[in-house]
Amino acid sequence: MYTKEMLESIKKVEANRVANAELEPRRMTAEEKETLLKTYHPDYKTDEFRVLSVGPNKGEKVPTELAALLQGKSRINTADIDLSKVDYDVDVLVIGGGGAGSSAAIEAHEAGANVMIVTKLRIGDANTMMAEGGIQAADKPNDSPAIHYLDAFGGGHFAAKPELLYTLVNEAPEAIKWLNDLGVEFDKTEDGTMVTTHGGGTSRKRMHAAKDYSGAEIMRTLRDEVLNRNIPVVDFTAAIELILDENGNAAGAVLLNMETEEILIARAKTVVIATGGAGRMHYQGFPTSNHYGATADGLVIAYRAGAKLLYADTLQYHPTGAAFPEQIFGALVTEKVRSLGAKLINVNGEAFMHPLETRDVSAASIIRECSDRNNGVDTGSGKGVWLDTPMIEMKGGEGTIEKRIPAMLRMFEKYGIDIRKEPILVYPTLHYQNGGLDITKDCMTTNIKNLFAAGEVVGGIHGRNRLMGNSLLDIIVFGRNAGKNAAAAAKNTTVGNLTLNHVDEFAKEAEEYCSGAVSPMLLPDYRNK
Ligand code: MEZ
Repeated sequence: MYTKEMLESIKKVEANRVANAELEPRRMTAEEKETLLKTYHPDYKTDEFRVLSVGPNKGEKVPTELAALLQGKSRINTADIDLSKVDYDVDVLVIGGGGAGSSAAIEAHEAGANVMIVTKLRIGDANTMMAEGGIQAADKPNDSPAIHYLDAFGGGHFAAKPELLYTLVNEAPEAIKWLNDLGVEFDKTEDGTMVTTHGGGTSRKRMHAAKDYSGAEIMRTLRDEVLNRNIPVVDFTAAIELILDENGNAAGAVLLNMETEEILIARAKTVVIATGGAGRMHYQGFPTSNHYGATADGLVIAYRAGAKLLYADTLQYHPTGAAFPEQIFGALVTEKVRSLGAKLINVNGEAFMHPLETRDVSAASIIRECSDRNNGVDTGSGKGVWLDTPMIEMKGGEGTIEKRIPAMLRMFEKYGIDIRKEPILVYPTLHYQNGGLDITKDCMTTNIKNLFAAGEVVGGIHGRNRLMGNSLLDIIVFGRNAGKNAAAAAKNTTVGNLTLNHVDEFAKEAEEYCSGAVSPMLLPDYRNK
């Protein structure tokens, strides 16, 4: 399966393995990082962005593909929609069935609200399910939320909204306890102590994991909890526009049954948007580690209703997407592989960087190695660098890979690659949107009352770059808070007359800039690709 060039390069990797394993590549200086990012990170490619001409972020740049959707055409003709015929009438409407949406629904239910989840696929079809390496929380004696804060604030280029990051790190230990009590099977030692590891940019070992199925295990537990509580879940049903009331407050959503194409109306006292990320937008042609439904829908419908975005111009490219074989191109190779000791090695067998730099720096460094430095390995469909997985067992002993990262072992085993014996090829993959809806610390959007948001659809928690394991954490912390606060707000809310005027007003303003793209996208279209 390997080409001659790959086999020759593997020989060099093997010849240097012992020396590379012992080597501690130096960390880059702040100046080196800045130059690297500006030259190689995709966020800095100015011609890949477009300035918005309409809406609350008018004058700001976003990825070209996102601009087309934000200024796109609605899926509905408002004149055809009868808002007096309400199909679902609830206190709290949660849009999205991933980790944040499920956590919100559980807490809203706990608070006594009549809550319903709508999701365009099935509950659990979400990026939460795809997260592998772990969830951060400072709950060990040598750690503290303050240290967690400093790591994340620096890693995010000091751009995080302080009050959001403060909430994230301070409520992290309780989030882990909540998940543990619900039944998440975290990795523990025999005496019950949680096993924790480093991630890129962490100064303490605070990554709690369930092998390398952490997100799947968390999602399994949350889904069980939603179903056990009999919280209604309307699946295969997408929210395609938000409904406001005459006072401009969020008051429900226009829904599309993805199977029958029937249009349905949900009225709600409060709405929680938890629609997740945008990897399936394939910004700049990158492959993605994201689930099939990650198409920025929440950003589009909220923007059209008037919600403000924060940092929508910054994306996360996970340094280690699978670059070979082609069948798994872009699939996530968890950062935990590097936490456990594997190093990044170029075509000549050289360890070219510290394996646990922050993600933006690591991705840019790999891109540089594969471009200007010409030290990448030809994969047949592009370039990649080696991630020398056999180093893990040199460091941790035989059986470490099977025990700690069995999903990785299996993913490559299917293609005849034994990661215990052979290195694997990786290249950055589109993984996470750092930006999203601007929220207050109570999870309400900053400019639409009764519209709450949680999870990847939110911007500003992590600043301009997120550390590993802080996303599984934010979906729990902010998902729960959004659910509690939406339930509380619903108690004091009387919904006024429903309206979709904002959809028409936005369309009028956007007319001359509209690319013709119909949005939200809902599902990626791979035909003819
Ligand atoms: O936080 C993440 O994105 C994560 C845990 C990914 C990973 O590398 O496993």
